[in-house]
Amino acid sequence: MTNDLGLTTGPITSLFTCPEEPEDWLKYTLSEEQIRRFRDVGYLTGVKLLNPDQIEALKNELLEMTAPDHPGHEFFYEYHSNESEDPDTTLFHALGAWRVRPAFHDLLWNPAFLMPSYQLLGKDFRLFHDQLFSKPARHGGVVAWHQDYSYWTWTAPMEHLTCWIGLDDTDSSNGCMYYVPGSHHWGLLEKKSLAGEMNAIRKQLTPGQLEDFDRKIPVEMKAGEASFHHPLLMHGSYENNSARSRRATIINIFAEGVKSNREDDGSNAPGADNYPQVPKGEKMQGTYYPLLLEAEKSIGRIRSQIPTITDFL
Ligand SMILES: O=C(O)CCC(=O)C(=O)O
Repeated sequence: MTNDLGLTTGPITSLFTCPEEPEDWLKYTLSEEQIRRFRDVGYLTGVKLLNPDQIEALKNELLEMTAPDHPGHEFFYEYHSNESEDPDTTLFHALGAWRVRPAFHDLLWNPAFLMPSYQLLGKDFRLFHDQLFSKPARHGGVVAWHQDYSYWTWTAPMEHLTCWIGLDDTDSSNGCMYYVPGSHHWGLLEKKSLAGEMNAIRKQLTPGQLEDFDRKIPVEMKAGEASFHHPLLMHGSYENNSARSRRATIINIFAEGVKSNREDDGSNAPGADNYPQVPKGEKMQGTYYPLLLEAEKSIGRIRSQIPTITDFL
């Protein structure tokens, strides 16, 4: 029997240090140059988020949670031991780990994640959900090219941000993420099957977008580093045919004030039946969409010293 950790707002372990004074947040800030780069290309890579002990704690909990009968399994919003549509590959994908294990719960209050997120969104924000993606060595499956917001139109307006955190060193040999720089300016495209045909989205791209597409870049990072991306940024990841695993966790957030756009019958939110539901038109909030950062409370007196994306729009 495991308790629902989602009932607790704020850290429950001492794995991450919570700043006490506004000034304690300064060491986690992004530079103006990093924020401008995110604005222009739609992503930022190589932000250090975890130390070796934190990586180890998360990897151990991830291992426990990959056994489908683990205690707490019932709290996951989605759980796919293998989501891959290719019978020769495996892609473990699950959403909701923060309610199941303490290190994943407390990761949400990691200041090294909170501060850059605040700067790149420019607003107070809440947790939408987290995700686990694990590609085993030698037969890890793909995540097809997609834009995150194509799965999230049951929430609006689009004021979302994704933080991807590697638990292994990642490069193109073990199925790292790829980004298409500037694709966040393309507008919203149709949703494709997440673990289906890698290039399905290409069929609906214009010649100009296809040219951009060919400038895709691999996001090669060390374990414990994170990348942040815009909700319309085109991204995906290829197979892991290497001898190393490729494990990652993702935190998806939205700005305070985002509302539910979910039809009562769930018709515009396929696969999202187990997510905590908020009636259409009402603010996304409540125990399971906790407010992760309130700038006035955390950094009040030094707020004007901290650049955010709103300074550069
Ligand atoms: O980890 C992956 O390969 C895919 C992650 C992803 O789609 C995301 O972070 O939005």
